[in-house]
Amino acid sequence: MKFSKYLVSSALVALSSAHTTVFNILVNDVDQGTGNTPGGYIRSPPNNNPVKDLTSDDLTCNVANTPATRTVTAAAGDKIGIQWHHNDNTSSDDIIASSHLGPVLVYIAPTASNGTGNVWVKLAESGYENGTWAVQTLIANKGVHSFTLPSVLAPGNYLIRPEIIALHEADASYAVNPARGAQLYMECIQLNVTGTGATTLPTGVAIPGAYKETDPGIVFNLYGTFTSYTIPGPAVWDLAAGTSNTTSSAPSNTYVPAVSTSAAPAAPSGGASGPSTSTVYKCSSKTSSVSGAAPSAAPTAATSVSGVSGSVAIYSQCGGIGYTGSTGCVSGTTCKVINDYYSQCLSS
Ligand SMILES: [Cu+2]
Repeated sequence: MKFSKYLVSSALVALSSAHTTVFNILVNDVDQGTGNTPGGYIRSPPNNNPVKDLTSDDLTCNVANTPATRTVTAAAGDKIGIQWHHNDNTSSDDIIASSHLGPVLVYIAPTASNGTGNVWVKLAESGYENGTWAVQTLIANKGVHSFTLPSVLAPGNYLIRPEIIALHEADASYAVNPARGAQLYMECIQLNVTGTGATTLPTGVAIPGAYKETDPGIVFNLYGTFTSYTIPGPAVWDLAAGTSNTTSSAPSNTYVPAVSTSAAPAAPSGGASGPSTSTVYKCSSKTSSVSGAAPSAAPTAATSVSGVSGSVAIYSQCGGIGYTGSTGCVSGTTCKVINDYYSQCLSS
């Protein structure tokens, strides 16, 4: 049976890099229980790796777009909280690596569409405002991103598709360099909307299809100078209540993870220096192993540069707690500490 395989891989997720998935949702602040395990209500992938290919069907609801067992009920107008986690559904979980800055979005489509066609309507989005990224706010909110179901929405079964677009390797597009590119995290939550609304969803966008490798919000240099960020995809539906997660009490640009940094966030119990804890985040492709084997050594660039002091490309990782790869940056760049867990080759 399908689920046994799922359980095995699910159990190993904790050993993978500091990516993220949705574990449960809250309706009017009431936890609806774990939704990403067999018997749950989330079409959840077997691990927390991102999708990077913008043309892949995996972008719709991630790699496992098969109906989940249950459906959560909520009324139009209700507040929905999406609970993201890195490793486990505990308050000490670090949610997502603090390097994974980018926007947080929510889409909706009729369940009957299975996500196929021009069916996706954007309900909420948060990007970069007042020097704060939505992901920083998400971490500060312990992984909960909240939005309001439009009060006019007609009853029915819907797929809610929350999404995080992590930009830490998005200076190059995936199409140009598959070793890099924006990392998209998403899945689909089965929701039965009740109430007296009478408005069906307008025509939406196709996913895949809504994002292009040329979108300024997909190829974006997080380490350059910028004052704004353009969230990719369509505008938020004008009848949607919009986001409720932008906050004036957000942490500053120099955000420090809420969790103690005395232990590597990604570390399973058993020490912070063993091979299974070897990286807090080495974000490459979703083909990376989750079995606990050390990820391949250095996230070096796809092309090596000759006659330079090192081989680690600009914007690639060159150090940090648990990092075991090369620390030599290519000529013209220097390994600079971004935080305890991540040093990066930047222009010297
Ligand atoms: Cu990641």
